[in-house]
Amino acid sequence: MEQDDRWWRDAVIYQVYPRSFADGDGDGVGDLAGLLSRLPYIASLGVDGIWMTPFQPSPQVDQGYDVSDYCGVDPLFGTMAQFDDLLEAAHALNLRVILDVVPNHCSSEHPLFRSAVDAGPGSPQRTMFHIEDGHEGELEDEPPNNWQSVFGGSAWSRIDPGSATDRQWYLHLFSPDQPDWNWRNPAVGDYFEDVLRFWFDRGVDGLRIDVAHALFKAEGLPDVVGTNDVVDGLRSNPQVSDQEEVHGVYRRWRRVADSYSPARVLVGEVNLDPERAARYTRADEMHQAFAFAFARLGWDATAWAATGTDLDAARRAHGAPPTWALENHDLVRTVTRFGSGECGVLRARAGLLALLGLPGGAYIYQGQELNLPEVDVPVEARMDPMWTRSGVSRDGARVPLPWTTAPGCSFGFSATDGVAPWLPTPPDWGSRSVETQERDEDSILQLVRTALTLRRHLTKDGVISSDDGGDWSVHDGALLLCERGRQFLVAVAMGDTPVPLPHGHVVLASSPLTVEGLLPPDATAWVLRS
Ligand code: TEU
Repeated sequence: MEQDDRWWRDAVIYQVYPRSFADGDGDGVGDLAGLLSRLPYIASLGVDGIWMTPFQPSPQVDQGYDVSDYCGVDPLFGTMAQFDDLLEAAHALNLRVILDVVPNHCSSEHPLFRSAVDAGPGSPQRTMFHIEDGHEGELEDEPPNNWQSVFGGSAWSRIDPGSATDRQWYLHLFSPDQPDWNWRNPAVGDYFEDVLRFWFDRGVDGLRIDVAHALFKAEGLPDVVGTNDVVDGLRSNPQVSDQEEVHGVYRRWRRVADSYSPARVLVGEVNLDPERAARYTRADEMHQAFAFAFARLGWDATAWAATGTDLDAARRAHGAPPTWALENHDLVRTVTRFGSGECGVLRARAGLLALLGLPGGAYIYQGQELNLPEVDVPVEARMDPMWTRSGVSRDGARVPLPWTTAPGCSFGFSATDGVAPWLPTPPDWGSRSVETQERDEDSILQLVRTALTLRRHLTKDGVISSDDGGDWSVHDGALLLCERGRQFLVAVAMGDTPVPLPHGHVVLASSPLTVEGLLPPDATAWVLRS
């Protein structure tokens, strides 16, 4: 592993959703053994590392984002010894390993929440969480305030709905199985510093911080005034989103991360607009914050240029390069989001090639390199708690990966035949599998490999650099350009007709260029200028 503390600035990281990646023990759920066996595949893509979503002990109500033990491995996924082996094997392949930490909430089965429940009203244990008296109503008590849960309904539940003596409520910005920690209690900060050190001491290279902008709630927990619908996560609730005090958490975490050699890295799920999100990446806070404003976009040249320009302005103001992503386990797959039929396929491919050419770090979500579409998971098979509470299902982006053309073992996902995967795989999944795409030199899988090899060479030759900015523009309403440095640009044709490319040499394109100098619709080109 290179000892370079700036490696993250232009790193490409592959997001692994372990339960859907590879099932090593044949129980239908992906696990650490499966991931270990497939690490060489990830390395073959040419990425710099992996981010693993939670595999810690959990009742799995929110697929692991309801953590009951921050410093363990859920037996569903394997053992701590297997994790250590995985870390060693990843490092041997020159892959960094970033884990998810979920500091906004835990599982209602977490021992500290259980002891808060048991200790009763007025106890110090209850101050670890937001546990409050309700308002007295005519028929029954009402919750302490009007906040809504991201997963639907009130963000408050009674600690013990049947009790006449314990009439307190607890806050859960997500499901009732996920009580929010009270970050105004310093003991919570101390607890999480120990969690960070536990994983950093084991050798993990960084942490992705879940719902990073929402840990602190406004003093006194005031009502939301005006519109109180939860639109697109928590951004619409100013009482929980982006409270100034939260920055103190990341300054403390940065000091912890910097005390290791090599320094560990922090990447935040900061679902805010570019200017606000970039404040989390000031020099003494996190290293990266996902560019959510970009991840939310459709196929629209003007919108890409406007957001790209905002992100570049935020970079100039705060110093850290943007961190690009178009997919993750919460978002609709780009093949489906960018259009229907063949045009969605071409656009997702073009979108991924564009992403890998932009200045800054980039994250690829497992299956994005196969151009997997969103799956319409049968209603009875949906597992997402958001589905039952608000009618939105994120399951369609979480279907197990197809490795082979063999339907028996869920297309190579499970080590054994005849096991039902935790989410059903569609019948045509084999045609999109790694095996199929390995044999096709024009597949998106091969395009990703070529792009990442080229990206490395261009960086080594000094053509592109992690210090580059991006100069965004739209031409004729359809050609999007992002010029980085003086020698390199990314061009994306986002209209209905072919568009003339700027002068230069096309070093890679997502579709064949049949007419010289023209970029066909729904295609991306990387252009070198002499
Ligand atoms: O997501 C935070 C979050 O706000 C999302 O729930 C998002 O608003 C939603 O998916 C709508 O697209 C993180 C995790 O990535 C997600 O999987 C968890 O469910 C959530 O936190 C709670 O831990």
